[in-house]
Amino acid sequence: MIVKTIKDIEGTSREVFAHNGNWVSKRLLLKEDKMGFSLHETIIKAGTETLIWYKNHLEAVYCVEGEGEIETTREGEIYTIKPGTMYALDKNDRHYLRAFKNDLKLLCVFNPPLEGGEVHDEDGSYPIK
Ligand code: 9YT
Repeated sequence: MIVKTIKDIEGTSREVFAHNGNWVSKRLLLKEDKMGFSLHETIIKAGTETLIWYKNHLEAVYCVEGEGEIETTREGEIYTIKPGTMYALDKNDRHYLRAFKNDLKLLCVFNPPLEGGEVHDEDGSYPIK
């Protein structure tokens, strides 16, 4: 049994900050936990836009707080994100992620699991400002 709180993650290597300050992610479960997926709580800072492309991972995201949108770069489709919204990048979809007036609090699951060494550009999320 694995039991953790978000406070257990804070200040450890599992708390990862974007270079550009757009997001901070707390990685509750990683590959080494042997669950077959990783589980993250990610805060996307209000007023930011981030270009993300997870080429090697499938990701599902559930919004707990805040409002924003995603825009796919291929089709230009825009989807509103608010508490209760889930989106799944089932085609490794390259997209912009935007947070509006308040921080977005997102729960994210990755298959295959992140190993924990992936930070910033290496994890497929490319800052554009
Ligand atoms: C919203 C989103 O894609 N979050 C992913 C997790 C975060 N970028 C991380 O842990 O690296």
